[in-house]
Amino acid sequence: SEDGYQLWLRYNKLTDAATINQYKAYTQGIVLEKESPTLLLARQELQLALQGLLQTKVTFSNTFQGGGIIIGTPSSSGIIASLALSDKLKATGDEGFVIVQTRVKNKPCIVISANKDIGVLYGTFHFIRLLQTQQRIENIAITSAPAIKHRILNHWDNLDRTVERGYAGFSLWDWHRLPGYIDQRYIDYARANASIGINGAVLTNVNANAQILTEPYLKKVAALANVFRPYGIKVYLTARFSAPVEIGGLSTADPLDANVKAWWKKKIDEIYTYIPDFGGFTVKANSEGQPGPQNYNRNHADGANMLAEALAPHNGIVMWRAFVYSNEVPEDRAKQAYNEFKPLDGSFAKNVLVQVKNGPIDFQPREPFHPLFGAMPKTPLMMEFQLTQEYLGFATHLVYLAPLFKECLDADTYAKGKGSTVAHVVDGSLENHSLTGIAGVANIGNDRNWTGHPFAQANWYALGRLAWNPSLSSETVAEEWIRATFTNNEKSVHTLKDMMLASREVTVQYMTPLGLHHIMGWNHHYGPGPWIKDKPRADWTSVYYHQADENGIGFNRTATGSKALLQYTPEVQKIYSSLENCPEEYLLWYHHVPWNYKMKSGRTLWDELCHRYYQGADSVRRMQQQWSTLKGIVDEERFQQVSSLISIQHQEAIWWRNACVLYFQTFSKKDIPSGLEKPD
Ligand code: GCW
Repeated sequence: SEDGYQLWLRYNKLTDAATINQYKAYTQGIVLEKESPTLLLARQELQLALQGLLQTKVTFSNTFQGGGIIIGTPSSSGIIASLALSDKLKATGDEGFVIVQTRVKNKPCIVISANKDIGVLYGTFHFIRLLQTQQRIENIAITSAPAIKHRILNHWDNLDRTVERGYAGFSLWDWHRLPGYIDQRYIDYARANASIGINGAVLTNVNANAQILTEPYLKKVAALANVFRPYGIKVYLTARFSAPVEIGGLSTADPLDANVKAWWKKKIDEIYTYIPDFGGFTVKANSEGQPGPQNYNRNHADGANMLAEALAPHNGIVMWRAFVYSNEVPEDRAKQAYNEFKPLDGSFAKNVLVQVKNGPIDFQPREPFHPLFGAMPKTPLMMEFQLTQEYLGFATHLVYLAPLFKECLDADTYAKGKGSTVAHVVDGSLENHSLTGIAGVANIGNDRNWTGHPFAQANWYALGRLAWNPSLSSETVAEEWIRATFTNNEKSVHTLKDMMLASREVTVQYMTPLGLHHIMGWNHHYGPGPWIKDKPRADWTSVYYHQADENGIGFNRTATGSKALLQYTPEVQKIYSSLENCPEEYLLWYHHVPWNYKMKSGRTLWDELCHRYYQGADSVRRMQQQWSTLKGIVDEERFQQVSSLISIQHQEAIWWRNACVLYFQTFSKKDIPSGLEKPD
């Protein structure tokens, strides 16, 4: 069935009669005075939604007859121009919108308006969301504009259609049949992104293949860009730093070499002949073996600026990643990005964003926020979250990630005193940057339901909603998604919300409680592997990160250890530096703690660690029970899928628990606390 394919854009008949009647008062017709590709999409979407949700026929008109919904911009609609909306519209910029209930010719109507067509489309999707979630719409007056300018998905998709760390099938991009064949799926993908405000897609893996920059591929990329354009989505590519050598025939890729500069300039000019609104490049350089400016004794700014200079005349941007580490440097990996990038603050060109992962290691179930946030005031820093659950149970475990995103966004860097949150660094308000961005490493593939796990759709959804408005709560986003995706049944909404909101913490408990990190299976990153050692580099082992020994467990990153904590402001250091005060969620991230250490619960560290692992696994059982109450309320197909997945998750939570507890017991040499069943 199509239930999973439809994502949150299901327009099944609403069930509440009073709500339907209220909505019907405004659905006599849709008025669109002047057409454009984007405005036609808005009208079509609105018609689809109204007809589905209300099971009523909706007509179009280009004049106002009385009643209905008027959509457009002041320049495309005489009616909208005549309404006193200009003050409100002024505040909404190029992408925001205003939705009001008003009267035209003394007849009640709803107006969805914006300065630009894309804002009308965003406003339309927002209005539809209100209907899907059964909000009241009388006297509606909404003004909304995105807090972040570039709201982007990063696809780690290879040209052979495999997806690095992708667990939902193969890549959506059918390079072989492009540009001639346009898969309907590209359109559906664009529509889904537009519905949550995502306005950019980096099509290719950051571990880049230079072939994407050759003419045949650029024509294919242009075909995708043509599909995405009316939905407000720009395409971006990853630039392999050694491309001038690999496909350009040059002997060097040194960013300061005149021939190299000229090659990139010509290449970039060529790209714009195919894609006039091409967005720019994401670059992974000098990280995990990728080529970069350091191969030529240049720094990250030299590399980024060379590309930025060639992109600038076309308004393109560079998103230069700060995910760098090297085993040649005898240094705590958590410190390396800061060490390399902080000294470069102020030396990046105006159209460069430095793209920083949320935490200093690598998308772990829990990490502190990255120390670069707040530390590079002169450089726009872009957030990189990971939607694909590389370290969080792939597309098998139910983990709602908004709480993880929010924990990072709401964290206080104290860079300019209290309230200097990561969100305010990223939205540019802290240092007055207008170039801002949030990227999510996509969890999308060609699986029928896009993301493999039906609940993983919520993470895609959350990325879009939080990039538009980082101050939304995880709960609000979950509730919207649940109502649009599954049901408006109040009791079930409550149950689903509870499951989703608990799920991330539950996963932390059965995988990496108390600040543990990077103890998963080797290379594939699925399942427990705290015993991993003897790998090509120390920072690819688990023993490096947990440092368990007979005395205790944890990584001392304070002043007496690796000093990683000293990369943060004194206020932040103060929170974590003492063993006594450090919040327990981060305890083993920052401290090596004796097994007998007394925890807040009164238990010893060893007992507490065991309790957390057991609690995590037990909570999955609870999730299973909660889901079972959805039988008959959600469609049978998704009911069965999720039931099976949660059973696997439960077994694997027990696997994680047993493996970790038994392994760490070889160091603690203590019994499993009484009351907990013995692992086998
Ligand atoms: O999380 C690690 C992954 C790599 C990935 C890298 C990165 C694309 O294990 O697969 O490479 O991060 O973010 O560059």
